[in-house]
Amino acid sequence: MELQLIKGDITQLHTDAIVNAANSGLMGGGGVDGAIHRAGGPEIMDECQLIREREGGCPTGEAVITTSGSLPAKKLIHTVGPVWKGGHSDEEAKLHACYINALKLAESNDLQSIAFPNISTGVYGYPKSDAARVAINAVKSFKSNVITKVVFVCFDDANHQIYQQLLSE
Ligand code: AR6
Repeated sequence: MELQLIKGDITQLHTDAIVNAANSGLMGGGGVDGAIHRAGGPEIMDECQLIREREGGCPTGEAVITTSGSLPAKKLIHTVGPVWKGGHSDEEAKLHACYINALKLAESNDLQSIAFPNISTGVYGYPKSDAARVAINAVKSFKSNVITKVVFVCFDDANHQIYQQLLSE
């Protein structure tokens, strides 16, 4: 599995799947979630609403898949990162689960390349270095015969520098 790092806007990626850092109500919001819904159009929210009606949303650490609307990626995987509460509320296990569950969903949908944003490191307040370690460890631990490429997409300089450092170790 090839690991790539890029700095930029995840909505522009042509990977088979891109991942959204959503909330458990799948209601849309700011940050990367807002950017994805704006760029992908209303079809995405329509499917989120169906999932909400059927399953009540998406619990923290889990993942669901929808259309990518008008985005260049084939599919959109929504996962819900933990809100940082000081590190004693199982945040690490939940963040790890986000990456694993998104990868599993990509695999079961035969999606070979997937791009992740830095889940939970925006308004959810997860410390960036810690979150990057969890993300990289989770992806490296995932053995797959389907997924050939994982892209870490960093939007801000701080995350990009952290990933550059960690991926070169
Ligand atoms: N492409 C890639 N990464 C981005 C983009 C983009 N276009 N825009 C922002 N980021 P956040 P969270 C980065 O706050 O902390 C939403 O309102 C950003 O620099 O989007 O998981 C949801 O609805 C940061 O590193 O997500 C939830 O309610 C990273 O994306 C809540 O925020 C994550 O920041 C989720 O909070």
